[in-house]
Amino acid sequence: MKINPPAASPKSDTPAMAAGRRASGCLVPILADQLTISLASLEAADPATSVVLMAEVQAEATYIRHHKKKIIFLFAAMRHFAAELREAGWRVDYVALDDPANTQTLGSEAARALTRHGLGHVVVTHPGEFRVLVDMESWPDRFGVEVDILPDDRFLCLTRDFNAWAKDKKQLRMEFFYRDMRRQTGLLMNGEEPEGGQWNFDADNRRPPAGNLGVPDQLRIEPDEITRQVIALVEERFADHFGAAEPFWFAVTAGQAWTAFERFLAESLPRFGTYQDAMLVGEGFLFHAVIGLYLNAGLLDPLKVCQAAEAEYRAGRAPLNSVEGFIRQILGWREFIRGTYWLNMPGYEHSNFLGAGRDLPWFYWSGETDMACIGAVVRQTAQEAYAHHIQRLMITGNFALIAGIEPRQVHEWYLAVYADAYEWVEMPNVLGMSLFADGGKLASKPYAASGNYINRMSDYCSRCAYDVDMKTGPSACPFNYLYWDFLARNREKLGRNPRLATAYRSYDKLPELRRQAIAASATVFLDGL
Ligand code: FAD
Ligand code: DLZ
Ligand code: SF4
Repeated sequence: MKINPPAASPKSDTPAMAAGRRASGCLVPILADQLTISLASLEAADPATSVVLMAEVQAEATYIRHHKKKIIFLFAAMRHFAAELREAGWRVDYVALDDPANTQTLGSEAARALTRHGLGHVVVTHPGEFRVLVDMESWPDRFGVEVDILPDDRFLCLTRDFNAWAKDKKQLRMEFFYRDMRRQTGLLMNGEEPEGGQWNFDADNRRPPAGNLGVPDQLRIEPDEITRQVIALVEERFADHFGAAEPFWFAVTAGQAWTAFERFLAESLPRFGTYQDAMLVGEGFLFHAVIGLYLNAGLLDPLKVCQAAEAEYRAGRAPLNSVEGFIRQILGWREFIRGTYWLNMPGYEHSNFLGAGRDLPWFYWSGETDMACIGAVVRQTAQEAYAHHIQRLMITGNFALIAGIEPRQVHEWYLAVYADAYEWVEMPNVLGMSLFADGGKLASKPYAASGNYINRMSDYCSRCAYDVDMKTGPSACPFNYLYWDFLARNREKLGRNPRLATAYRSYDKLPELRRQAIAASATVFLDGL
């Protein structure tokens, strides 16, 4: 038995589709992050003769011990999507977690369903994680069936197009990819020119928080009976996983997710850009969209989301710096990150350019630390399975980078704790952007910063046991001396990076006594972790 090679267009990838027909008599497994009615595999299969398989399995919930809210979100959204598929005329075989016959892995559930329904052909959409792809590629031999793995055309740049773009380029940089994507989609374009005469308005997007910002509330969806059953199941079966199960207020259908997104468009998008990098205690969401979990599970379509944001700008309801900034995250970063993942897998997961080897401190799970910034982000993460980009990058990520925490452990933490985390998006963000563990494949320099940056962009430091103005000693903000110590420790690997030249020059100008005090403070702190 064989895996059919992909054809030129995703919608013509099965032999039947290439001949203008839908494939008949197939099993169509739908994974938890494939909850899209126009999914390639659903469009490729004949609903009259095919069976959709959806399975809640222990192996996927525990290979990384996901946050309770993430599991609730996925199982509840899966159950609602199964109902939607049935209404649309599909025959859906849904295996619940507590079904006594459930064998608790995706592969063995596919095998059981093939036998149960007497089918010999699987049509599936490309999964978002390499290990799942490897498993699916073994199905022809293991189960004696034909398997078509169709490209996931919910992304705006197909993997093969990204690979073609990346080919022969010495360095891959998001900015150039993003410009090509703007031209290709026509988003925020004025003929051949970028709207507003500039591709990127990031310089306008770094305002610190000041005064009462009047942050809008999130739309909180009341769980229905289906979701309440899932909450009870997860509370019972995954009681020892990280995070709070309730209150649970995420959208679990495409319709609800769109309503939540419309609330963002009306209430937050106008200030999204300006305060994109700001952080405030008790305001975890600020003006962010909180849609990563919906986009990644397939409940929202990235192109429609970008078009709706552009319409706000064209109607004069949102400024260009906000709308461009928002579209860049989705059209630029999200697609670029995914391309980077598949371009570098397998192997990317072992990245450790800086040779960092310290264990992840326990306070990443408990939030119990005197560092107010980390405590606030970890507690918010435990409560909401959410932190915004700068919290992930410049607080927990920055600390892990400058403290030299082992990349694999940091990656596993991020994959577990955020409701929007899947390997394709989490891994390059963590290993590439945050930890520089890939040696610069994704980012041109490490995002290392001292307490000064955190103090400028947040209100954390005014509530901290450490003093952000002190540079060394037991009362000094640990980010201050760890920042310099990180540069000193990694000079061999980073010393020639042109974007760090100013930082190294500043370090070299420090008096010798000061450099000794930095090293001593860092040693004491890191030994105490
Ligand atoms: P907004 O700030 O409102 O942005 C809108 C959308 O843009 C997001 O929903 C997301 O789809 C997209 N986006 C923005 N930045 C990125 C980015 N760097 N990569 C990919 N998409 C982006 N994003 C995930 O979806 N899953 C992850 O597991 C994840 N892990 C991260 C780990 C680290 C260390 C860092 C620095 C970033 C990570 N991100 C991840 C990117 C980003 O932080 C989240 O997408 C964002 O915080 C989600 O919240 P939001 O929907 O409110 O986003
Ligand atoms: C993350 C997750 C969880 C918690 N549970 C399931 C599940 O029970 N069934 C399923 O099909 N997928 C689950 N997933 C998502 C997978 O682990 C994996 O991340 C994606 O399917 C990759 O595309
Ligand atoms: Fe974080 Fe340092 Fe500020 Fe404390 S003083 S909140 S440790 S940056």
